[in-house]
Amino acid sequence: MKIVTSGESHGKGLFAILEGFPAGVKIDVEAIDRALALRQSGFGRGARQNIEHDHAEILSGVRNSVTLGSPITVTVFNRDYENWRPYMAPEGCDITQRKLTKVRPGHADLAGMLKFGQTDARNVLERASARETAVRVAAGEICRQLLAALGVRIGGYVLSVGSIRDEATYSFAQLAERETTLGMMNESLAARAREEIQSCRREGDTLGGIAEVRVKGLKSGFGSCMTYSEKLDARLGAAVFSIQAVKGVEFGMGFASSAHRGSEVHDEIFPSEHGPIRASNRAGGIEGGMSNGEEIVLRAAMKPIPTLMRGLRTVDTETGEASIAAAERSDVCAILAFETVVEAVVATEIAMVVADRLGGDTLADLAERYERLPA
Ligand code: EPS
Repeated sequence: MKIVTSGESHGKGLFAILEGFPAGVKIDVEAIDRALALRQSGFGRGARQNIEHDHAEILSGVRNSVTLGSPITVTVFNRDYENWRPYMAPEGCDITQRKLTKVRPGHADLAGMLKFGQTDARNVLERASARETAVRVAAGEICRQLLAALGVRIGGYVLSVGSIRDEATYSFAQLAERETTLGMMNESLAARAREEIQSCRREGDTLGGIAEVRVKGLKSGFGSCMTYSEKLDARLGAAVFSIQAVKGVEFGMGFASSAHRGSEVHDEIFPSEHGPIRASNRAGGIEGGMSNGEEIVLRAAMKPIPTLMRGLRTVDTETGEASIAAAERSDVCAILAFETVVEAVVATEIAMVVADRLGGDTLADLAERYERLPA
């Protein structure tokens, strides 16, 4: 199974093609739209989200709400394109307007201009924008629905916003009860986080945070210890790092494990009537690059959004002079959007890992092969 996305933030829309997706999976578009709405929400989101009302349009690969086994094309059209058509149309648009040369530190602007030989960062930022994640959520929800048919579920929550961090631990079942205005589990922490976001908004600054995402019900043996690129943490890590603004990914105890002894980190194994079991999951469900049947637990760190209304020091690439970075319309904090995207990207990668290992042209084939696997 493969996925590719296309589209620019102010172009006609965002597009994803899922190739190799099995036939016979019932697709619930309303569930996809609920995830898209969640991605648009969250305290601290920017004005663009008042323009868009994201909806997944499936253009191929599905008939009467059931997948055909042919490539699925899913699209999230941009309402804002009507305002940008004069500047973004594929043909005959005015490229002298909406030019950006006061490049934003932390964004793709300068590195992208150098790489693609551009004199206008607009030709880079349109693709680099976090708007692209809208269609990754749509594709990820389709993959989530495939995984649900196998009994594999994905959940998550916002663990921290800026320096406000939730140190509690939660069961997978509790994740469904999370506070949604920021995706945190603890309302008093969410209230403090909202205050911090308001303070950033007043000062023209931005904020990031950490999302924790879990995979429950994935059997052992997915990924591989034999080929480093097929290690499950390598594949999930690469997938999550491909999301805009990600600066760190960890599994289980993650970085904290480096400060402890092995006897405090590794999950001892005990005999039981159901075979070997573990009394802890500090490995986060992956050992030796393979799922071990425990919940996969990963955390992703989102850097503060690089578009600051206060502007950071930069260079105007048109003059070579010192300047203050452009203040494109943006968010103050998009941590709930980020958590929604991480869940969708994890669902996509896990679906690809499962399909790659088991094959199967239909859901029935895949489910039958999955059922036969050891726990
Ligand atoms: C976003 C859409 C963008 C930004 C933001 C998130 O829309 P616009 O550029 O028209 O405001 O608001 O993207 C960024 C902050 C960024 O740096 O890429 C979205 O839909 O998530």
